[in-house]
Amino acid sequence: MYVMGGVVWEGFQILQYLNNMIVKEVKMLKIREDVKEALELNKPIVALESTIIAHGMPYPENVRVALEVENCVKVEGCVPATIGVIKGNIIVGMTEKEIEFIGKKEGVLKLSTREIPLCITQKKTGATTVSATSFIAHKAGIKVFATGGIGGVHRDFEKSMDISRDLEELSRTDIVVVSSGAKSILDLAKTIEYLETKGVLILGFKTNEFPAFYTRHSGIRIPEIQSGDAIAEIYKEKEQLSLKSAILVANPIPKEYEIEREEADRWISQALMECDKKGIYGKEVTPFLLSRIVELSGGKSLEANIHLVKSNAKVASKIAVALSK
Ligand code: PSU
Ligand code: MN
Repeated sequence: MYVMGGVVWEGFQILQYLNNMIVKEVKMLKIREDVKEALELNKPIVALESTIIAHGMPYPENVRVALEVENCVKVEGCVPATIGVIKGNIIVGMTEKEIEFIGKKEGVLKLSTREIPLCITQKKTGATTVSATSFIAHKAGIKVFATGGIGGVHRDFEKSMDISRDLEELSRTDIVVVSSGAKSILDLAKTIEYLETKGVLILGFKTNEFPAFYTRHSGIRIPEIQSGDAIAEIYKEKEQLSLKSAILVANPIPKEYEIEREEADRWISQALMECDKKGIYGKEVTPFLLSRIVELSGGKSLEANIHLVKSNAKVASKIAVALSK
């Protein structure tokens, strides 16, 4: 017997209460049938985000790439679950039609975690960022999530105070996120410091350097791990210790698609300058920079982006397979 809030509880009642809470939360999610089944059978699942579709790449490439990335996950024997909010419903595992819808639609909201309830009540369509996708994936019971680049501490942080919600959410969500580091639209060194403060473990996948999205190198050292199995083992240890936080796996862009740092820096500097001049701030900053970089590079950056996301989906799948063993 336990006394809580002046009420006497039996142990089984507490368990029932907790279970009801979890069921209530999961009921808020529209989980695709095959994802549901995979969850029940503990089969490997890889979550994918939708901001990269709606705000990270132009239509129609975005839709084509989203489906190709899903296919990379399937080829590795996992179930892909693209996450987003469609007309007020939280979707875990979008259908092809839903991916086409969110990729084509004008005015799709960009959702970090705080905007999810707003989007639901207004029955709007919103694309989930790394923060919102991690949050929803974790609620559904998915342990691995693949993306392109995460948000972080912006270069002019002293002035703007712009630090992505992604970092905070990673600090309190048990999930493995695979990315190619972060674009140098951000201050990478400060981003990594912040992740350390927040207790997010960063692991380099076959690299001992934090990758800078288009380039494999940043000069910032991180621990190197050789396999999905090894990452799964670390994740399980973390679970055992009830250490609440994400593991950020940094998977560098494949060598053959890497872009010279000087070239990428030129696009980035130009885009940053224009962003400042136009007075763009807040959540509009990242989407503006992403689309401007695609334009300035004449599509070259998009090509690199596509290949690194696919590579991340494959690595994430290997980790998901290892975790489901
Ligand atoms: N960086 C990229 N590509 C992206 C994003 C960031 O190279 O698509 C997206 C991700 O969804 C990420 C979000 O979670 O932007 C971060 O936005 P902000 O900087 O406003 O927190
Ligand atoms: Mn921001």
